[in-house]
Amino acid sequence: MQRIGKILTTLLLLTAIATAQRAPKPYGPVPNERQKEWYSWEMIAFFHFGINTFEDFVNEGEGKVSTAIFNPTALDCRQWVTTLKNAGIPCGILVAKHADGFCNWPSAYTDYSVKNSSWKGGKGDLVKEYTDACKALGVKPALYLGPHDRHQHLSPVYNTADYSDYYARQLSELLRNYGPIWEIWWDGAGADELTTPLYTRWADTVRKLQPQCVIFGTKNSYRFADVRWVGNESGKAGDPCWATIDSFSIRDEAQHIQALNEGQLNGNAYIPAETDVSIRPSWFYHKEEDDKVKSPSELWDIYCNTVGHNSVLLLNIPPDRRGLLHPTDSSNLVQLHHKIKNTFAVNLLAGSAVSSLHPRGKNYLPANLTDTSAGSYYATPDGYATDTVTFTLKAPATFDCLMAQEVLELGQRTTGWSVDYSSDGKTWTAIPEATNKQTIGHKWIICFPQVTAKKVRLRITAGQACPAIHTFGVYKQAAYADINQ
Ligand code: IPT
Repeated sequence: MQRIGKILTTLLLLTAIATAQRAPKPYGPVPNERQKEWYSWEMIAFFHFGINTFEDFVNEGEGKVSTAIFNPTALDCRQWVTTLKNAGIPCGILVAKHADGFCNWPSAYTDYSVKNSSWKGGKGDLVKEYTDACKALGVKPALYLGPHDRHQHLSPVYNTADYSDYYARQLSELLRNYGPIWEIWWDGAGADELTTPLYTRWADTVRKLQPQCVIFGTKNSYRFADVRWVGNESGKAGDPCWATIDSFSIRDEAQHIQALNEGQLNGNAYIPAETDVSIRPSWFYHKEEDDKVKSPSELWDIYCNTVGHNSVLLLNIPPDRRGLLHPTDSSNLVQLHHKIKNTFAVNLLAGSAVSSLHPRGKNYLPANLTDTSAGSYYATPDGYATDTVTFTLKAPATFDCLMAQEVLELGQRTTGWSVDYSSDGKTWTAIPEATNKQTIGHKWIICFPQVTAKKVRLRITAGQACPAIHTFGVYKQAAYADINQ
C-alpha cells in the first residue's frame, strides 16, 4: 500500500510539473508570418522620389507636367541603401508611382514614365537600379504604387474595368520583374473613390505573385491589410497601441482616427500600426527645407513613440534633385542608430537576483526577462494574469529608460503594468511615466528623468491571460555619436 501511495504521489507531482512546464496557449488574434517578419524590421525607410522632385514645392502633382523635367544628374541608389546599412534599417520602400501617375520604371502600359524623360536618354529604370542596389547590399526592397493616379484616370472613372486592368498590369510588372518585394503600400490619400472590388483583384495579384509581401492598407483596402495606418503623419503611435482593431466601419472621423492610433483591445483583426513620417516637413525633397531636417533627438523621440509603442516606424528620407540623399538627413539617421544601439546594448537588470509571486516553472523563469536568448520568456501559470517581479541589483544602477517585449505569437495578453524602484532597498517609489501602462506588444519603451536604484519591480496588474513576456530591462540613454557623413 505504502509503495502504491508513493507511486501515486510521484505521478501527481510529475503531472503538476509537466503542466507547469507546458507553454501558455495563444490568446486572441495572433500575427501571421508576414507580420512577424515586419515587426522584426522595427524601422523601414521611405523614399519619395519622382517627377514632383523636379518641380518647385510640389508634393502631390496633377500629372500634367512634362516627363522631360525628370532628370537626376547623379542618381546613385547605392548611396541611399548604404545609408540604410549604416543606420541599421533592413527594408526600404521606394515610391514607384505617386499620385501624379509618373512611373519611375519604363512601364509597358503608359508613356508617362522614365522612358520619356531626359534621364539616361529614356533608357533608365529607377526600380531596377533601386532593387539591384538593395540586393547587392542586403536590404529588403519594397514599393509604393499609388492607387490614386491623376494622370491616367481622372475622377470619376476610377472604378472602370480599364483602370482596374491598368493598375493590375503595373502591379504585375513590378512584382514579376524585380525579385522579392517585401511590402506594397496602398496610400489612402486621394483614393476614396477606389472600391473594395478593385482592391480584391489587386490583393489577389499580390498574394499570388509574392506571398511574403506585406500589404499596407487603409480605407477600402483595409480587409487585405497586414498593417494599418496609424492615423497621423507626425510620428506618434497611440498609448495604448494594440495590434488588434475592428473599427474600420466607424463613421465618426475622430473616433476612427483614434481607433487607428490606439487599436482596439478586443478588435477581431490583427492589423498592427505602421507610422509614416518624414524627416523633413514635406514628403518630397525641397532644398528650402535643408535646415528643417529633424534632429537626432527629435528622431529619438519619434523612435520611442513608434517602435517603442508597438508600431513600426516608416521614416521618409527623400533624395534630392541629383538623386542623392542630403548629408544632413543621412547623418541624423546614423546618429539615431548609434543612440539606439548604444542605449540598448546593456540591460542594467542583467545579473540581478529575480523573484516573482507566481512562478510557472523552470522553463518560464522571470530571469528569462533579462537573458539575451531569443526564444526564452517569462510566464505565470494559466489563470494568473497578474504578478510582481522583483529585481535585486548587484550594485545600484542609474537609468532613464525602460523597455519591455511580449511574446508576439501568444497574442495580446498583458493589459496593465507599472514599474517602481527602490533606492534604499526597502521603500518603493513609482516612476510616474511608467505607471498604469497598458500595451506591451512587440516593444514598449519609456523614457523618464534619471533615477538610481538598488531594486526594480515590474508589477503586472491586469491581463487577458497569463503574461508571456520576452524582455524587460532598464537602460541609461547613450549620448549621440558625433558622425559627419
Ligand atoms: C492619409 C490617408 O487618408 C490615409 O488613408 C493614409 O494613406 C495616409 O494618408 C498615409 O499617410 S491622407 C494624409 C493627407 C493625412
